Amino acid sequence: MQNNGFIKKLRKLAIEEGASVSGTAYIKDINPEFNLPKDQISGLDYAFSIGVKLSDSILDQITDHPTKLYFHHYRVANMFLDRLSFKISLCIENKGFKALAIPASQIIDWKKQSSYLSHKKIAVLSGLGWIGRNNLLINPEFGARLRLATVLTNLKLPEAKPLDFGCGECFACLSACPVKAIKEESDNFDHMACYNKLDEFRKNDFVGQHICGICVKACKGNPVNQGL
Ligand code: B12
Ligand code: SF4
Ligand code: SF4
Repeated sequence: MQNNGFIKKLRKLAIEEGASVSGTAYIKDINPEFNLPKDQISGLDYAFSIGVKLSDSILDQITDHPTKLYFHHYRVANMFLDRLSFKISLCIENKGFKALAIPASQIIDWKKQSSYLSHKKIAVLSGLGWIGRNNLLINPEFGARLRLATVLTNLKLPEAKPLDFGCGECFACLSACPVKAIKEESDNFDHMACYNKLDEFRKNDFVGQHICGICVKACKGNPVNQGL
């Protein structure tokens, strides 16, 4: 593959700058799902996916509602990811290619509660993990304790193989969820029950934002998948 050395350099940069994981994917097949003007993403057929691990000390303080410390951490992690994806996009542009950094967490359609694209789906295609029973991207090493971001580009990047892993016999997050939104079959995740609980958290003014953190804390990955 052309630009092999440059791509290696980009991945090294991501990790040196503090990303916990990075991966690449061919995403042309899913770009009709993106909430971005078609002419602006024409040719941006590859994605660079990054994830940063959240702090165990902060997550471990969460019991039955999000804490103010978690809220701050959530914002810092988003800012960190946005700065890093900006840096990666600049490196790609400096090399003469196009790059578009997608914000870690910006809702653009409030009715549909959606953003430009799904970081989780791109992370799955980039081989970073699978969609778990808790509806989150689960990485074998870090579980759900990862926040994600994406850079779209026309630089031809290697196509990763999605991981052949899953939750298996782990059900740790099911009993943790206060509204039982998480089911045995990940397809049956109850989005409305989860959203209503996050709305309650927001209104009760624990943090003033739709966040929770309980099923993020509950999932440390699946030890079976790590060969432990
Ligand atoms: C809006 C939003 C919300 C909304 C509702 C989201 C929704 N529509 O479902 C609310 C406020 C409720 C919410 C809640 C939470 N969120 Co939120 N949210 C977002 C945001 C900003 C946009 C999501 C979006 O556009 N969804 C649209 C739908 C269509 O996409 P999707 O939900 O990602 O679903 C796709 C995948 O699941 C995929 N998929 C499902 N199964 C499979 C299987 C395979 C094989 C493949 C390939 C794909 C696939 O297909 C779906 C459709 O395309 C994203 C950031 C982003 N841009 O991705 C963060 C994001 C999804 N949220 C995140 C988190 C952590 C949370 C919370 C834990 C809150 C918190 N921080 O404490 C809860 C978790 C609830 C849960 N268990 O799912 C993280 C997830 C990280 C991870 N490890 O997975 C994200 C990625 C933010 C980030 N930068 O890391 N969120
Ligand atoms: S974010 Fe909270 S309410 Fe939603 S599924 Fe996870 S634990 Fe349940
Ligand atoms: S806690 Fe277990 S069941 Fe839940 S998402 Fe993580 S690995 Fe899957």
